[in-house]
Amino acid sequence: MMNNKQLADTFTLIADLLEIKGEIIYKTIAYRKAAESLVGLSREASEYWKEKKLLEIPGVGKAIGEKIDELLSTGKLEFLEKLKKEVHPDLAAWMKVPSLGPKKIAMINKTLNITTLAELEKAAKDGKLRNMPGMGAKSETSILEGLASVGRRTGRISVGRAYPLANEIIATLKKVKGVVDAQPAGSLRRMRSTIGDLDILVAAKDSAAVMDAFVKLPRVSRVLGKGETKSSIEFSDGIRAQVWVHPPEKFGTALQYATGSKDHNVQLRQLALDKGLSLSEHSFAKTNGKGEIFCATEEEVYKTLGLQWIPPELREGRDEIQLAKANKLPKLIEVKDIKANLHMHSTYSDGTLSMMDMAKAAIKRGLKVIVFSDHSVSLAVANGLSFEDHKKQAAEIKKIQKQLGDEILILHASEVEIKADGSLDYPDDFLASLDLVVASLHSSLRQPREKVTQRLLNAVNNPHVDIIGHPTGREIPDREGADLDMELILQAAAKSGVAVEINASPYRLDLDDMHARRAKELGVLLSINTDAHSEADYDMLNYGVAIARRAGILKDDVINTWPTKKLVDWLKKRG
Ligand code: DGT
Ligand code: CA
Ligand code: ZN
Repeated sequence: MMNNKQLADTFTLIADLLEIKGEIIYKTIAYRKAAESLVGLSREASEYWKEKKLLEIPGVGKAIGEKIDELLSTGKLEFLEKLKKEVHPDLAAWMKVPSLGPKKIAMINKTLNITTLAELEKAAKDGKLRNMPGMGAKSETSILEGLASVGRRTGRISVGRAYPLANEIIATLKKVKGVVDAQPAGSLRRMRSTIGDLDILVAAKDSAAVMDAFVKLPRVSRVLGKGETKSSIEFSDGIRAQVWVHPPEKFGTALQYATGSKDHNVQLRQLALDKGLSLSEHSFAKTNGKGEIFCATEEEVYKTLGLQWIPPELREGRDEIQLAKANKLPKLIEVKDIKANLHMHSTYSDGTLSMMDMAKAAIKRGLKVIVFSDHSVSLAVANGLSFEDHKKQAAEIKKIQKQLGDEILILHASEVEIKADGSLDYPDDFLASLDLVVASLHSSLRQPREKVTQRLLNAVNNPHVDIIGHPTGREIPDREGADLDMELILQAAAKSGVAVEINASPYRLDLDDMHARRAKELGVLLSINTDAHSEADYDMLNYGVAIARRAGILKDDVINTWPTKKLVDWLKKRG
């Protein structure tokens, strides 16, 4: 028997599909009202139905009442089944994308014959929407941003939450008898900033013991499926995970398949077919029926297709296969290339460790340069620094520097607020006296696009600002960033020479990979920083580097990799 939520979803679906079909809005209003009323109802509609009192439910008239009756007695609705044949039901999900209305949805669907959000995302990324009536390159960007925000609302989690959980699962599975290897796959291995579900690949001859251990993991609330090669579970917090088990001699094809992305796999399979091979998670089968090729490693999979091995972060079905074919894959930046942390905090503002302890922890991690960029005066919630505090901080930095010698260079900086009126929190002459200035937004993020974009442009064009910190202010998964014209900002940054941050905190990852890719195209300098408030935060660097790798960024594009002298000279020149 359908519950209120299911009934409401059905009526919302009807309204969405009718609008996409081109029906005038007032014809859909009754369905939306009924849906709203049903979710707010304190009793189940089925109880009203049993008492033959459906019409007592607010917002339910004769027509809707008959539909509820049909749904509750048959579990189906003839009207909806017919409607679904006219408008593909997958299109309803598009209505949740903020920048898309029913007319545009219908137009894109008709022109490109696509129905899923994934196809829409791909079309926007490939520039296939910009030439349609009423659309442009900007619409593609806003659709992609809209898709990202839909993702946030549909229960995707930060990669920073998914990874530690996956590592725990992997550690447990590795202890199971007969397990040769276990690795993350799916979006996790591709290091997307948000993860839908966790995919884990295990190499073992026999899968039964692995599957048993998997469904018995702590905090599993539901087993969604348990099979010989694949099982799925849900944890009590709603996070889902699936494990795939393959024998070691097939681990290469299996890992490649499970890593995805779907788009990448589709292209790879086509390439295989062109070579007379049918690629599956098990093997390459010769299409003439004369044998099979097994790959124990991914390198062998790509080599069989005449390709360089492609780093997982690039496997999104963009241009990576073309590049690999031409032996032109970029040599992506790596964590070990990062020598400087140019945005971090101490107990002077809201950090948890003293400057000395932060410095020692940095030395332990091989860093050559750190800056203390504690918050500026108006950010009272984070204990922003007065001029007096800065004087004390400068003196203490001098002292620490002396004690630590040339093991590490410590710079005096500030993360200065870009205030609601667009001005910076300290006057220019003070900014000029600091070694480095990070300018960031923390407040009034919801200003109109033009206003908040202009605030950022002011900072980009201030010659004393060296780095724009976490540019959009987004927080994963809950807070959308400011509504910025990022194209304008990145173009201005390319001109002014300011560096733009990829904040490595897995709850920010800001810039995201899409904007970081654009920044690189425009020749903008980038800066990857952990924004560390504690020692553990230093170890979030890999998430920021992953975003850069997904954006095709190289070592030299990122100022944190530069030799100390080059970095110091750059800072001096900027003033
Ligand atoms: P997610 O979980 O939404 O963050 O994204 P993914 O990429 O982890 O996708 P998921 O979990 O649906 O599937 C895991 C991997 O399995 C995916 O990256 C590639 C592979 N895969 C799933 N479905 C298909 C398919 O229909 N065709 C191909 N070629 N591969 C698929
Ligand atoms: Ca997944
Ligand atoms: Zn900060």
